[in-house]
Amino acid sequence: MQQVELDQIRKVFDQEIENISSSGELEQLRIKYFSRNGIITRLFDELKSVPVEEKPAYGKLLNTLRTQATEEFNKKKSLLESGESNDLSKLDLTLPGKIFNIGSKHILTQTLYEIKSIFKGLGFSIYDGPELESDYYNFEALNFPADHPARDMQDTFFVSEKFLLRTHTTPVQIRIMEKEQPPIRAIMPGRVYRNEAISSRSYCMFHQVDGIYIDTDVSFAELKGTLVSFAHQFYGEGLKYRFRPSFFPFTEPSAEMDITCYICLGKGCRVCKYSGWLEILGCGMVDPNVFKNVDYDSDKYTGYAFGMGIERIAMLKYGIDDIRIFFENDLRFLKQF
Ligand code: 2NM
Repeated sequence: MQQVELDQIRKVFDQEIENISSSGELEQLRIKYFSRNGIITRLFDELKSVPVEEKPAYGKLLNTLRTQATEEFNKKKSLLESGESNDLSKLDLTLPGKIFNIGSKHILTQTLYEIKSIFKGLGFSIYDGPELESDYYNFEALNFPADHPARDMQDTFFVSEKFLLRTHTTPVQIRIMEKEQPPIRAIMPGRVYRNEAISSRSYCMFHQVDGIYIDTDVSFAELKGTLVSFAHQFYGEGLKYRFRPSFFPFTEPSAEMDITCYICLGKGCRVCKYSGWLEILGCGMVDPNVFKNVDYDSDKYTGYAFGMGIERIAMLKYGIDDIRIFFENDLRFLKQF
């Protein structure tokens, strides 16, 4: 073979590679020139029959041809690959997508939504108020005597002598009663703070929902009817309940509502301290002293009120045994809801 012939092969190769527009065609070209029986491979095989004195020069020409052709081939290959990845028609839209971890509502938020929705259905409006409260709204207006233990630094986070982090959402009721005249039917959810030893049952911050209904002739029977309806909607129709006498400074009479222990169904177990009952909320008829503080005529108006801890309500519903787990943001816990 002569150099002219090698030049001719090179020219055809250049033309062919120039016209290639897909990796399929490029593969055909690779087979034609570089495979076991390819044109360039065969030229090397024929080197054996070249006269000895011509071998070095001819071998050099062949090497140059193969190196340059391989370079061109590789250039074309990467050109096609980068072009094809941008070609939308080559995208496989049936491939499963990437799975992204998206957030979800915290179990306390879900519980609060459910509580709100039940009380909305019973005709209650929803209010909120400040977390930083004055001693007046948190205690004084709610008929707490000056020496009440809750007023102790041990139980309440005081910010100054007069201001504190609210220990319940009940002070919001006073703010509403100051602004509006009965009838009032409202619930107030929010964060509250207690300066207590932290344990599986109590945390320094938790959430509460407080509710009131004030009108002429509101009775204790209506209080029971409303709270039983709430408990049945939240925990299930079949549940048994009871009201026990209790004491709060701002209600008279006062009561606590229990439901059948969901673990032992009333037989008695560790969770219900072998009583068969679980306390879910506190309630009562608004004390006339509270009405006096907001200039309501207690001969004309009566009202009921109640308060519940959202963590407690959720712990009882889902069988959670440590309050601290709500605030640890452990995904193994959060993802269960
Ligand atoms: C509770 C239990 C019993 C309550 C009282 C009032 C107000 F402002 F009307 F006096 N609001 N909420 C109340 C009554 C709260 O929480 C355990």
